Parts: sequence; C-alpha cells; structure tokens
Amino acid sequence: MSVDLQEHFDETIAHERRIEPRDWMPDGYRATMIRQIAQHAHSEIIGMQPEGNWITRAPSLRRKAILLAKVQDEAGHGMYLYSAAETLGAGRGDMTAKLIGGRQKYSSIFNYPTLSYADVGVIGWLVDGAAICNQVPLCRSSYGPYARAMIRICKEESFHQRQGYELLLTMMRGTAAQREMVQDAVNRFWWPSLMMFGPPDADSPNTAQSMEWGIKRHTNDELRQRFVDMSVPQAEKLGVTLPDPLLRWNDERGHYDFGPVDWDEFKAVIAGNGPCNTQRVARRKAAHDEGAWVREAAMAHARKNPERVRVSPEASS
Ligand code: BYC
Repeated sequence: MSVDLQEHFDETIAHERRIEPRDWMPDGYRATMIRQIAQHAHSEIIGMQPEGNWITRAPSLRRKAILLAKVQDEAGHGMYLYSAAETLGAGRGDMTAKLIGGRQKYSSIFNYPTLSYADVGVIGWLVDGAAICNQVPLCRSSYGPYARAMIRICKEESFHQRQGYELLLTMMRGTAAQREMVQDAVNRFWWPSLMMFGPPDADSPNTAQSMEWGIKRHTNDELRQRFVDMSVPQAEKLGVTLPDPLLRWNDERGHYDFGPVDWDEFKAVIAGNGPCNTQRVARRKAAHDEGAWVREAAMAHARKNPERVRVSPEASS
C-alpha cells in the first residue's frame, strides 16, 4: 500500500467527501462496509417475513394494498443494498450463503413473532421508527453507494412509519378489544425495538472505528436515546403505555430516563436462539432454493443476448 493512497483516503474522510467504489480503501474499511451493508440487506429481506405473515389476513382491501406495497418496498431496499455491497466486491450468492449458514447477521427484531394485526401497526410505528432514527444519519455515511441508497430507503421508511401510526390511531379509536391488541403489541415490541440500535457503547466493538471512518455518525446509545425521546410523546398521543416503569423525563439531562435493556436476551437472539430464528432462516433458504430456476433462466437469457444484458457471473451462484 502506498502512503499516498492512505493519505488520500484519510483526507477524503477528514473533508467529509465520499469514498467511491473506484477509490483505494483500507481492507478493514471494506470489510466493515460489507459487514454492515450485508447485514442491513439481509434485515430488509428477512424483515419481509413477519409482516408478510399477515398479507392474506389483512382486515380490509385497503390495509392489504398498503401492506403489500410496504413488504415490496422492503424487497427493493434489500436489492439496492445488495447492489451497494457488490460495488465492494462482495458476491450476492456468497452473501446469501453466509446468511443461510449463520455467518452473517440480520436485525434481531425480526426474530420475534407477529401475533395479531396490531403488530403490523406497531412494526410500522416502532420498528420503522427506530430504523429511521438509525438510518437518516447513514445518508451521510462515508461510502457513496451506501449513503445514496439510504436516501431513497429513508423516504420509503417514513411512509412505512406513518402507515403504522395511522393504523394504530384507527385501532385505538375502535373497540376495547382493539385497544388491548395495540397495547399487547406495544408491550411485546418496545424492548426489542430498543435492541435494534445494538449493544451499549461500552460493549460495541465496532462503533469507535466506524465513527472514525465516518460510516456511523452517532453511537448506538445516542440513537437509542433519540428514539426513546421521540417515541414517548407519540405513545401519549396514541393513548398507550410504554412497558417501562422507570421511564420518566429528566430535566437535568433534557432526555427521558429509561430502564435497563435485557442484554442477555439480545445476545441470545443474535446468537440464533430467539423465538423465530430457525423459522426465519429456513424460510429464506426455501425461498432461495425455490428461486433457483429463475436465476438459471435469467442466466440462460443473458447468454443468448450478451449485448443487451450484462450480468456478473456471481448472479448465477
Ligand atoms: N441485531 O459493534 P456493534 C429495518 C451485532 S432493517 C443483530 O455495535 P455495529 C427494517 C453487530 O452486527 C434494520 N445484530 O456493531 C427492515 C456486531 O456483530 P458482527 C437493520 C446486531 O455494526 C424491514 C455486534 O452485534 N438496520 O430497519 O457498529 C422492515 C456488535 O455490535 C444488532 C441496519 O442494519 C441487532 N440489532 O452497529 C422494517 C442499519 N446490533 O457484525 C424495518 C445499519 C448489533 O461484528 N446498521 N448487532 O458479527 C447499523 O447501523 C449498525 O450495523 C448497527 C450495529 C447499529 C445495527
């Protein structure tokens, strides 16, 4: 590695300019970007499952159309993100194999079951809300293709969040049983939503380096706090109780204090032992296997029309 290349990289980061695929970058930066983008892409794709569970049982045509559009958006997000990872030399087939083999992660949140239609609303409100909190700063991430993908993703996530909140407002204006369903869903999803931001800063092995490289713009704890501060007034307006007896405004800090997150549960979930890990990965593997003929057909088509279609050899794996 020449000193010039390292200097150019450091200067690009220091001046808040973007690293592009053609640029030299340290191996560690490339590996970190692939790790984060692959994990993010896998989350979007696995994230289709919990909500997809309710498409055939949506309570009205309108709700079904909204949910279908949302789940399709998640597929699109996964595709932009896999493409962004490919610009770093990662192969899509390889990333999928790593996901299925448990060698790459996806967000812990998608290992919880969706037990009622209120969960669709709560996922929109809290899970997409947490995603927005985490992802808006990533629009300024130092790796160009990732930052640009995040701009579109965040716009769509913000529609997702609103549809969830609107669904919940509607249910809260309904019957006592509907209000109970919403409260039950909030009780189940609140703590796992806080875990989406990752381990506490003191136990986060990647944060310091990722902040230095401009990949992450805020620490896990900063974003978690921002999410809590944002959610409390929304919960009040909705008329639900957040399941944390220690949640209260702290005048001195200018933030809400909140109770301890169960990090043992988080560790178990990311180690593969959450309520739905096995089912989620098995479903992903089955979908991948069932789609083999589509990939083969696309490759056969590409071979017949080499001028019109340019695909990477990786697409067939
Ligand atoms: N779940 O050093 P840390 C969505 C892992 S998609 C699982 O803090 P980092 C949506 C972490 O990977 C949501 N694993 O890591 C989709 C690392 O392990 P490895 C996904 C987690 O990377 C559809 C280890 O723990 N969003 O919102 O600096 C429908 C130590 O952590 C989790 C993204 O991926 C977790 N929650 O920070 C609706 C956003 N947390 O990789 C919604 C982009 C941590 O060393 N990603 N780990 O084996 C990020 O912002 C960062 O990667 C994280 C973690 C904040 C998640």
